[in-house]
This record gives sequence, structure tokens and C-alpha cells, in this order.
Amino acid sequence: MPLSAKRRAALSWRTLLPWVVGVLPVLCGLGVMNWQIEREMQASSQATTRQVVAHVEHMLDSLASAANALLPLAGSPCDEVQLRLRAEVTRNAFVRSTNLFRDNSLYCTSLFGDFDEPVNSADYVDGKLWLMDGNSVTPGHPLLVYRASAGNHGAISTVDGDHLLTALRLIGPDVDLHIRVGSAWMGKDGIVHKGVPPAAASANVLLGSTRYPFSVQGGYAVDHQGALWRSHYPALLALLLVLGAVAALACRWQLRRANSPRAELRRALEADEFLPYFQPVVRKGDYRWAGAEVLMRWNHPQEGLVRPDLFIPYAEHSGQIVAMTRALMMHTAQSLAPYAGLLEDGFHIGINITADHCSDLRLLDDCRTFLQHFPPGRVLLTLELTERKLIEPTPVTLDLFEKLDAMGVKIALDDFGTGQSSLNYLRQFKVDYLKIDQSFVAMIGADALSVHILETIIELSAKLGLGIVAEGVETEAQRDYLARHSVDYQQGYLFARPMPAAQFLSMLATQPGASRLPQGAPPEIMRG
Ligand code: G
Ligand code: G
Ligand code: MN
Repeated sequence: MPLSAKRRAALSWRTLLPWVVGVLPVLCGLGVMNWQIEREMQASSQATTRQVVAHVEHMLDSLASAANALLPLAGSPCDEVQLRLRAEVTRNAFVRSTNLFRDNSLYCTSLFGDFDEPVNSADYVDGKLWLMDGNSVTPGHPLLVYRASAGNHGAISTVDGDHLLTALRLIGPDVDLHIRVGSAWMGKDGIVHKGVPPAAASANVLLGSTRYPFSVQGGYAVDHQGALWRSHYPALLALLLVLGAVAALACRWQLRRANSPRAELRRALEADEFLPYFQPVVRKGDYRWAGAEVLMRWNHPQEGLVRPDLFIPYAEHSGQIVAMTRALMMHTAQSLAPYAGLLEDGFHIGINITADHCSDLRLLDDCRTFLQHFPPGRVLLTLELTERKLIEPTPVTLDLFEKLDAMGVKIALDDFGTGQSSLNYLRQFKVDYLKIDQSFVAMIGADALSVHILETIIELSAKLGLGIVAEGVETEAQRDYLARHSVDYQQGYLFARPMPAAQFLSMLATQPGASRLPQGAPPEIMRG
């Protein structure tokens, strides 16, 4: 329909919206999934770190048990207690060696017996724990040393760094883990470093032991999040993309539908944008208004007043014309009823009816409702049938026409002479009026053949006892010719153009000999 032609400005957001609708769920989904992954990583980093802490505490329990058992022996001569030292190594799973010291000197070891090496308590965090990078037995090989003391003597037990390394590697194969004792730390490389270990790229966790002076730091490397995405979420990602595409397509479809002529007509009907215009029909002799044809106009919010040729064919095609005509009849009745006093008895109101409406029994109710707005006999309702769509003489249609006739509703054949079935209609349906098409009226004064056709139509209507209306009368010559040929009614620009209800009513009120003016009519009329 040409009505949507001016919608260029709205085009951009209409093209954009489906993209937005498609991309939005994908972005939201990705955001939620990323949040989920980060939460999972945080939880697993936390759990792994806690496990490592627990395991190292378990080793240190073993060391503490050995050292505390030997503490009462510290100070005793080495050759008396050496076997006890070895016994503790055997008894405690993680203990590699046990030692005794006295006055800052290591004087007895489980490995060598008598020994002499300085011991510095400042090496030990809280006087208890030392992460060594190696000793004289295994230089360069890490050791964790536990020290129990009483006064200036005490016992020392050690665990091999390999046990720590195994714990870090096995408990958290894909977590970056570091064990920290004071300013020394060891990672999965098995080397003791000084300072603070580097923080992990994500899910960084630092957990201290509550029982021993050490802590474990955990977290993930940079590429771990990407790896998780790649290994866990391809299916979900594909699902998201499909969902996004479906959402975008659904949105596009909905937009197209909302923009369709059908939707536009439905919207206009709901917004009550179809207005009746009235074109008077004059009577022969005095040319006073004997009636009017109701012509639909679309009061479009952007396009202004739209002529029916632009939308009636589509409305007929889409089947919406029936509801539109019903609304138009209602509008007409409501506009005219308050001024019914202006109308003479038997005032013709012509409504254009489409073929679809003629097989719809609700037309009876529509006509009855229309007539109920007026005092009995005041208005003569005429249904004008065109041949744009063929009317079939089905039992329903014939029944409908019979009942309309009984109700006093008249039938006029519109644009008579232009269609292929005009004469057929005359045979099949009980017709009351012929409306001579304006193309024949325009021929008045032209070639003889056309004039013969016109005269034949007039004669035919007289023979069939039908009323006759000539449409499209524009000149006085046409008017006088039709008058001479006893045409009952005339309609055309010569008398009046189609006009809105307010103007129609106010002109009707000022017609010579107008009677029964309602109180205070003209100002009200102007408001329509
Ligand atoms: O005034 P004019 O341009 O109004 O009308 C153009 C065409 O639209 C005419 O052929 C007329 O029959 C048709 N038309 C006007 N109003 C209606 C209506 O309410 N229903 C139908 N079916 N056709 C109409
Ligand atoms: O329903 P129908 O097709 O009869 O509708 C009448 C059509 O003719 C309407 O579009 C109306 O505006 C138009 N019309 C009415 N009077 C004249 C006239 O005198 N001249 C011309 N050209 N058109 C007219
Ligand atoms: Mn008509």
C-alpha cells in the first residue's frame, strides 16, 4: 500500500532492532557464563588450596610428633639417645631425619650420631619452621624443618621437599600453587625462592594454616579461563547463537507483521480513523437534498486524509472491509442521529457494501442497529453494491436480501453499466435503484452512440420500475439533460462534493425550506 512509503526515517531502527534483539541474549548469556566460570574457578582454587594446607599440616603433625617425643632427651649425650632418634624416623611417615641441639649447636643426628653444626633460631619462623634450600647432606634439595625447643636446647625434625612438591603437583594439577614459610616460598618448580611469590592471574587465594606458621597461595594462570571456555562450553555457545538468531528472526517477522497493510488497517480501525464523508444526492425538479452517499475517508495520523481508492481494494482483499463498513455505519448513525430533525422523512442514506458483506448475516444486525438510531421512517437506508468482487446468488445471500427488503432496506447497483454482470445482478437480486456510472454521464453531449447507451439504461430502469440515480454530474448541461430524461436523482460536484459530517449538517440546516431545526443546532453541528 502506498501509505507506508513515507516511513524512511523509521527504517533505521527497524533494521537495527532485530540485530539488537539477536545480539542481546548472546551477550547476556556470555556474561552469565563468564561469571559462572569465574565463580567455579574461585571455588576450585579455594578448595585445592585448603587441601594443600591440610596435607602440609598433616606432614608437620608427623614432624611435630617426632620432635616433641625427642624434646625431653635434648641435652643428653648423643651415644645414649642416638637409637631413639632413629626410632622416631622409622615411626613417623614423613620424617627424614631427627636431630638434637644444645646452646645453638646441633650435636646429635639420626644419620651421623655425634655432630657439630651451628643452629640459628632466627632462621625459624616463630622459632618453629624453616623452609631450607638444602643442607650439608643434600645441598640444593629443599627441606622443611620443624624445631621444638625448651630453654636453650631442643629437637629438630625434617621432611624432604619432594613430599611438598608431590602435594603441590598432585593435589592441584592445573592450579598454580606456592607454599610460603616466612620470606621463603616454593612452587611447582621445586626450588626455594626468597620474597613473595607472584600472584595468580585469576582466582588468587592465600590461605594460612591455623596451627603452623605457613600459608599456601593458589590461583590460575592467564590461559586457564580460555581453556575452560573451549573445553566446557562449545555446546552452550552454539545454543546461545541459535537462540540469538531465532530471537532476531522472530523480531524481524513481528516487525514486518506489525508494519503490514493488514496490521495498519487493524490499528486504524481500533483508533477509529475511518470517517464518513457525505455527498448529497438531489431530487429532480427542485434539486433539494433527498439523501447522501456515505464515502469512507481514512484520517491517517501521518498521511492526513486518505482517499478510499488507495485502501478499499486492499481492505476488500484482506476481508477487513466488513468490520470497517460496520464501524463506518456506526459512525454515520452517531453523527446524524442527534440532528435527525434536519432530515426529511425517507432521507436516503447510501452505504457502499462489498461482496463479502453480502454473505454475512450480521449485515442484518448492522442495518437494524443503524436504523434504530433514527425515528421510524426518517431514514431510507440504501446499500450500494459494486462489482469489484462478484456477488454470488447463494442461498445465504438471497435469504439476506429478502430479509433486508422486509426491513425496508433498499438495494442500489453502483457504477451501473461498467461491470460484466450488471444485467445478471438485475435478474438475480431484487434491486431498487440503478446508479448510472459517471463515465456515461460524462458522455452527455458527446458522440451519439454513448448517448444511446445512456438513454437505454434510463429506459431499462423505467421498464423494470427501478429508481435511477445519475452520478458524477458536473455541468448544468448534464443536469438539464438528465432532468429532461426524467432521471429521479442526481449526484455530483455540480451540487456538492463529498464533505465531513459537520459541514454536511450545517449545509443541510441552511437548505431553503429546512425544517425541524434542533435547539442550538448550528454551533453544535460545526463541531461535527
Ligand atoms: O469519493 P470517492 O473517491 O470517495 O470514492 C472512491 C471509491 O471508493 C468509490 O468507488 C466508492 O464506491 C468506494 N468507497 C467509498 N467509500 C466506501 C465504503 O465505505 N465501502 C466500500 N466498499 N467502498 C467505498
Ligand atoms: O461508490 P462510487 O463509485 O459511486 O463513488 C463515487 C465516486 O465518485 C467517489 O469517488 C466520489 O468522490 C466521486 N464523485 C462524486 N461526484 C463526482 C463528480 O461530479 N465528478 C467526479 N469526477 N467524481 C465524482
Ligand atoms: Mn457508491
